[in-house]
Amino acid sequence: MNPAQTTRASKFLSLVLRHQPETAFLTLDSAGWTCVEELLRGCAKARRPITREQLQHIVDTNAKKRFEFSPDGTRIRACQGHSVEIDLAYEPQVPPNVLYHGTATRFLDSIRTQGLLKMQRHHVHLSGETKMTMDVGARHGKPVLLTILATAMHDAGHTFYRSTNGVWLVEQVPVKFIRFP
Ligand code: HQG
Repeated sequence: MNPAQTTRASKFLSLVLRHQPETAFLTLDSAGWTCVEELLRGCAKARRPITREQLQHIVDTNAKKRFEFSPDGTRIRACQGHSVEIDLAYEPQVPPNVLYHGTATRFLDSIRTQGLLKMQRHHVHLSGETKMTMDVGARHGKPVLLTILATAMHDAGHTFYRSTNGVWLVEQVPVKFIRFP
């Protein structure tokens, strides 16, 4: 697979494992897992064939580690980013002092009044580092970095989860915990 084919296959996996498992004739269990063999068969049936080796390559090299195998290697899931109703069963975690959220300047007025909302996703996504976070914001327009007072928010009773690929997840971020640039 060349890099472009790998990206295309990875996007198809995101679609199947996060949003529309039926596209590859699959169902996900309550924690988002599906059987690797069934996934390979389903992808072939959906005319997006992929080998076990290619799948392994995508899981290993995906820049954001979007997918993970179960410890025995028989099942696979997306680590976060779902729109289908599942419970990833992450344990609550104590966040670092501050976290970051990348967004676009055009959303700022709304965020200043409503805080950060999860929109179409299951959680608001926060990050411990700034570079990737600016890239996330740039997907929506002129990027801007918001600083989230995570410890203060945690102390106020908000629950933080951390996905296997290091994304911090919260239900929402009230305005008072956001520092605007
Ligand atoms: C914004 C990608 C107006 C929010 C990335 C964001 C990330 C508001 C957009 C992951 C708002 C939602 C998540 C409010 C939030 N008013 N706009 N009150 N509250 N927003 O794509 O964080 O490629 O759902 O700032 O790398 O951009 O999927 O979330 O701009 O990790 O693996 O509404 O998606 O990862 O956009 O991205 P998204 P996001 P993957």
